[in-house]
Amino acid sequence: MITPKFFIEKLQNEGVDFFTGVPDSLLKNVCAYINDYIDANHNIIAANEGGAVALAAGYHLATGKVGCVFMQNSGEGNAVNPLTSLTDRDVYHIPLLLLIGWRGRPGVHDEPQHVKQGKITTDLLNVLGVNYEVLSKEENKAAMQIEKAMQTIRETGDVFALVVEKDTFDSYTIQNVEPNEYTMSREEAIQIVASCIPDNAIIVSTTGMISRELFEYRAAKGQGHERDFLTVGSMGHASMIALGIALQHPERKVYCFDGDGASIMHMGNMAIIGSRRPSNFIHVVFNNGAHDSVGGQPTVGMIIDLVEIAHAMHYEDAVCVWTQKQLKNALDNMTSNGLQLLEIRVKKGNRKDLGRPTTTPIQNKDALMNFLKK
Ligand SMILES: Cc1ncc(C[n+]2csc(CCOP(=O)(O)OP(=O)(O)O)c2C)c(N)n1
Repeated sequence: MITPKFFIEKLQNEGVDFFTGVPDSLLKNVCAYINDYIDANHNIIAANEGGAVALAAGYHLATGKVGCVFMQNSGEGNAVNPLTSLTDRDVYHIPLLLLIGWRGRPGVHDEPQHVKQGKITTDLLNVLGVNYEVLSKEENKAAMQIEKAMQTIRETGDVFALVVEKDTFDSYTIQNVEPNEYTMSREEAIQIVASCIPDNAIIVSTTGMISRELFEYRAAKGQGHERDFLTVGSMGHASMIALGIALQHPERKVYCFDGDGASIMHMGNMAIIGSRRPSNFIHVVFNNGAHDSVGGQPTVGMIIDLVEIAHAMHYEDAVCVWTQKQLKNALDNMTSNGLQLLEIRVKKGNRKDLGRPTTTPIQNKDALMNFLKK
């Protein structure tokens, strides 16, 4: 395995001193090292991977240097547009080094949302004309690959990608993170909200632990899963799925269980939701200020004001709560109609023995569609 220290220092020796991206579980240890050792002006977690590519492009324009953009392969989709219309040699020809975590690599078991992206990860790079190497797990070979990548970038001015398999980086525990001041866990908050909603209501939950905790809540209660759409992939899009359902089913309440990282990733969705103002839509954001599901790297969730944002986006009502009592009161007051945002500030972390959905995405979809017909 490669130690994150070795990897980052090797990149620095090759002149790479700017890091941006969206964290990934396979890159967790290297993201943690960047968080701890790279100063804040050279280490920026972006809202989404496309934004990260653009930020590193801006860094190049300003300095002539090559930035490193880290992402899970799920983020390749978000990055395609700036890779084709900004950095590509047919347009502005801006060099970058991509570091891509390869979830769902064929032959390695992974969750359903990673299967398709895993199959096309390197093909997509080929289509984009991005040179790549699958990073070796041995430090001396990895060092040679980094040298080759940087030499290619210097010679061609093109984007180059290092693709990272599972278990490439040695462990490193993030040190430099502020624990937030909140005491309620996300799982407790999910349980409280799920237990207070009408029987015919729908929940569209976001990717990561939120959907897993909701699934386990239903299982523990002996309830079916037909009322919940567990958006296992498509980070940041749960609220638009919920809008699509809410507009066609005004007789039902539709709840979106969002994360701070996910809602920030595609925050423009809130503007569209606010413009339609569906009176049956309740947007619940479980805000822990972190990309908790992939290692707890910070988001800007605690330094923005989601309640003000929701008001500005024409939500009818918006509240922020952080105790169980406040949460229960807020839910009691939500019986009235109107587009609402409920921000719940929660502590970081999850139960170690948390399971994963045992139903397939297609079973989930079919059950929900049948439930909506009733
Ligand atoms: C496009 C995309 N980029 C990155 C990921 C990897 N990823 C999965 S969950 C997650 C963090 C989600 O954070 P948040 O929405 O705040 O929820 P939390 O895990 O903190 O509950 C990330 C970055 C992904 N699934 N898709």
